[in-house]
Amino acid sequence: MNANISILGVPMDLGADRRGVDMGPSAIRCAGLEERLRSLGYQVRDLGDIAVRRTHLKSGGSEANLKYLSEIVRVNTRLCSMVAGEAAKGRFPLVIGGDHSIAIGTLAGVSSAARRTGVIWYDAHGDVNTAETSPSGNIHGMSLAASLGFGHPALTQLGGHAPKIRRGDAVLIGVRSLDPGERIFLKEQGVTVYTMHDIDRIGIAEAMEQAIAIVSRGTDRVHLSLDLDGLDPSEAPGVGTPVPGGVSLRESLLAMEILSDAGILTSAEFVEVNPTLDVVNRTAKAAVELIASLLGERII
Ligand code: B3U
Ligand code: MN
Ligand code: MN
Repeated sequence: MNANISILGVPMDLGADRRGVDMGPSAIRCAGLEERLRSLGYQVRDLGDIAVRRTHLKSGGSEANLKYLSEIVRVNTRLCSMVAGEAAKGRFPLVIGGDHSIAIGTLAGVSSAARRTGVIWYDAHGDVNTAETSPSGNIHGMSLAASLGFGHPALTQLGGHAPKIRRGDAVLIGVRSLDPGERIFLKEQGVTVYTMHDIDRIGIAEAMEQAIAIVSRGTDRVHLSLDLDGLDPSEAPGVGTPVPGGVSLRESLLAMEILSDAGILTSAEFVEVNPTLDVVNRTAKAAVELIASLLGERII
């Protein structure tokens, strides 16, 4: 694993329905992220937070069903260039959110200098809506679709290249809530999905091994985009759209260890921690535990 980590906070909540996820980066830092990474021997630089403007411009005429599009594009464009800059310096970008709309900027950044980027999308949801299929107009439910080249051009073309990810280089893990249009999209595009049904049947270890084989084949970068709502809400209650029946913290720690052992990961992001819905910072603490396992912490 790369010895140099750059932490980037994105206090974004405009892509989600529930306010408060903008405090996620702060909560994850409070849970001891930087010290934990230092104790693992990493050289860590915390680049602070990207400024997000409070805006009342929910939509703009032709941008119907894309809430806060212009500010989300502005912040993600900034995130894209910062992530690309850190990656170009040979550092490992670790992005902390914020709602999942920030994956658009992160993936734009890491893929900008890559030949091919693989992504593991760990989430209760598919995040493959477009303005046409979204029941909410919330852009955090559209970020994987945008990265695969589907949706509004301001999102798909962000950073100047599209798509960021080929449909065969993305794998979803932990899925248990899809909108009708998302189900059609995933089937039509042939994206590999490990639902909770699959995880219960084959186990998280096998699901991760298979996912790793898919995202690393032919790619030169691999990104983990982990939405804390992928975990079961009993262990990660501080999320805006909890869905029962999720991956346990124990299984998720194993998933991170397996991904770490594969030695393929070049960037990661942890999103959707909402401290206003949390129980004594439990979800941010879970995020830090997952990050430590992902970056090599072991019991012995
Ligand atoms: N699929 C729904 C709900 C949702 C997506 N991502 C989250 N919630 N966190 C939507 O609004 O697109
Ligand atoms: Mn998500
Ligand atoms: Mn989700």
